[in-house]
Amino acid sequence: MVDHSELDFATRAIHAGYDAMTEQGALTPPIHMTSTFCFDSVEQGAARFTGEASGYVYSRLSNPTVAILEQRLASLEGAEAAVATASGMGAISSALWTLLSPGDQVLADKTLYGCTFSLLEHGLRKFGIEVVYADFTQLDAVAAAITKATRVVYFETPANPNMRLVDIKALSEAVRSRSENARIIVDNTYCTPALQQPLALGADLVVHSATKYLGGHGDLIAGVIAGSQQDMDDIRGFGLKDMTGAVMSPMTAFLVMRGLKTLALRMERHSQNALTIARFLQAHPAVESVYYPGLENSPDFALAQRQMALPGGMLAFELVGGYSAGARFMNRLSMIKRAVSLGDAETLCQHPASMTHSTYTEQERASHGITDGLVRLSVGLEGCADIQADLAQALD
Ligand code: 7XF
Repeated sequence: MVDHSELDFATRAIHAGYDAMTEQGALTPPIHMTSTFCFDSVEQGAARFTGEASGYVYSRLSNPTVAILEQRLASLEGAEAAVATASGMGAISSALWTLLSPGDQVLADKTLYGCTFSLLEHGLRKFGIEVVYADFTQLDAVAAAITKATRVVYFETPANPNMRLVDIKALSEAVRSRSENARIIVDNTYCTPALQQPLALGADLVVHSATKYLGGHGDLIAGVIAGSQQDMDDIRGFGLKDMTGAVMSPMTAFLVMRGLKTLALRMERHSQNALTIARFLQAHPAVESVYYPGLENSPDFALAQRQMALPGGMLAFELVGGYSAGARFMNRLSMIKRAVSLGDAETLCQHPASMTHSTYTEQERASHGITDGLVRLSVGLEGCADIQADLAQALD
């Protein structure tokens, strides 16, 4: 097979991990819809179970179609290996349940996607894991919160839903100087490896909701974990195989690979449209504030320039008049869809406090920086003038 490691990102998103000549010349990887794999002999089966012989056994462990996607994603994230999962939550829970034991501590940023917060707050705590939050934009606060028990340091950047950025390199250095045991995990869903490479900046693992930009077409639920070969072997062999069973279907792997072929192109257009829309919103008198790291007056602008190739397709804003103004605005949208999820071709608008972040109590939202008036927009791939016109008529 061609060595893809030196090729451009866009090339690897199309070719990495697959040699058509191993599949009768098929240009696109075949979908191996099989639960199990046959053995030549009882001895061969036994050797595959012990790991002495390579080869497929059962699709909860690995599958040829899913394996191509995993190699492709590892290449894109600059990781030794990757594990594909049934959903983003399947990725996060499989990783955390593998890496953590009762008595360990997870240190997490104060702004997290609602179900990730719920997994930590209700899922992990229930099994005796200590969960501590800090404001990850304050490195002193992170350093002060690390103890001997800290095993996982977890954050999103940009954070869902309020777009706060965390400096991955500076944070990784601060964590390393205080702990040899902690794994730094970054949820890279908002950026994808096309815009941000957390492992090159010092993180140990990356997790994704591949439901979003990686799939890119709003037609599947999927997740990914990427990191060292050892961590991926442990997560595949324990967290995924025995604990969550959140395995990706070969059909889904095929669809994610189809999405990846245009990832680099799509992320450029998402970013270009989002910057235009952010500038439009910022200049509109009905808009109180806009959160988008590509705006020159954003407090995160300099960090975004260092850490992100482009500022991405997600933004959030608050209207003058708070929640009631935001609800009126959302109900008047016409072409733009009222829906959760993000990263699709369609522009999607949602209200975090009552939707994606309703797993937080009102008090928790207040202390975690998720205001009731916040509106979130996933800027799609439609003609930018049409997106802007729909926003304008709803605001007016
Ligand atoms: O299990 P999923 O594939 O839905 O992924 C979970 C997930 C993990 N990390 C981030 C940063 C996410 O945004 C998500 C899913 N978020 C959607 C959203 O914020 O709209 C879920 C709709 S409730």
